[in-house]
Amino acid sequence: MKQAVRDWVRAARHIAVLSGAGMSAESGVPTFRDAQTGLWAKYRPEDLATPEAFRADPKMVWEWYASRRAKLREVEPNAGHRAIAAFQQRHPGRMTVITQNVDGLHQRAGSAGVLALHGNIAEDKWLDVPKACCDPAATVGHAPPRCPVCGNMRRPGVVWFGEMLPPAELAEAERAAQACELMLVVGTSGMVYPAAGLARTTAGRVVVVNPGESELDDAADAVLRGTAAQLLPYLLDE
Ligand code: BV8
Repeated sequence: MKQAVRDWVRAARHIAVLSGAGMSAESGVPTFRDAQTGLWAKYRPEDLATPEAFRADPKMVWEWYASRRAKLREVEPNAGHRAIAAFQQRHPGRMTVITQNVDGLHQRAGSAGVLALHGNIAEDKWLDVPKACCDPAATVGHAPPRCPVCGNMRRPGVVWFGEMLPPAELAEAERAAQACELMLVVGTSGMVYPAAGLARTTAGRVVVVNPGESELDDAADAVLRGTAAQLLPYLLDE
């Protein structure tokens, strides 16, 4: 089946990649399905990555993100990220990368035009609509930093559960899903919507790349049981 998928890649004028946490597993970034460790061992990510959790305990949620950001400073893109970026460079305009990941590793590998549907963990934004007094360069305190005048808090620049996805990126991702002949769904359990829905509504053939079962296997024209770093260099070597 691997060879057939490689032929599909060669024949496709436009390819969409939809990646999830498994894309970064071989870089050493724990996936969401991986057990949480340390102070957060007793929490599920879905329970921490919400506005309610942050408002209830800003320090604890802020420090969860700080520990993830620290981990990301130690990791590098893997052969899967690099294979995607190299394909884009060899075939400009032929591949759109849509990611659920907030780790920035596709971008660090050199991928262009990455549609980061769930934002970027390296960025902060204001928790509440900023007022004239809210100056990111003049915050006080930490965990989380706050506006010294109105107390507005800084929060990670990611999309939390219950929050809308960035409209422009989502619209662009939906366009790519309709324009592609092939969608490679790499390293995602397919449980989180609306991102996972792209694999169900795409006009292209769907190929799942995942060492384990996923919620999108039933939507796939082919399921390749393997990892991103093992399979993508082979599939994208054109
Ligand atoms: C929204 C940023 C409108 C934060 C994230 C019921 C039905 C449909 C939808 C919902 C529903 N109930 C609630 C919802 C909405 C909700 C949702 O989908 N909930 C789920 C839990 C059911 N969605 C939302 O809230 C979204 N917004 O819908 O807005 C709205 C507005 C108001 C009210 C309602 C709706 C926002 C979702 C975005 C959440 N933010 N991340 C942060 O990072 O802290 S989601 C986060 O979790 C990730 O970004 C990612 O999307 C998801 C984890 O999924 P995966 O990436 O798939 O990772 P996972 O660990 O699950 O799986 C890894 C896979 O890799 C595994 O399959 C494994 O086998 C594989 N793997 C392992 N190693 C490798 C590998 N694969 C390849 N190679 C390897 N080496």
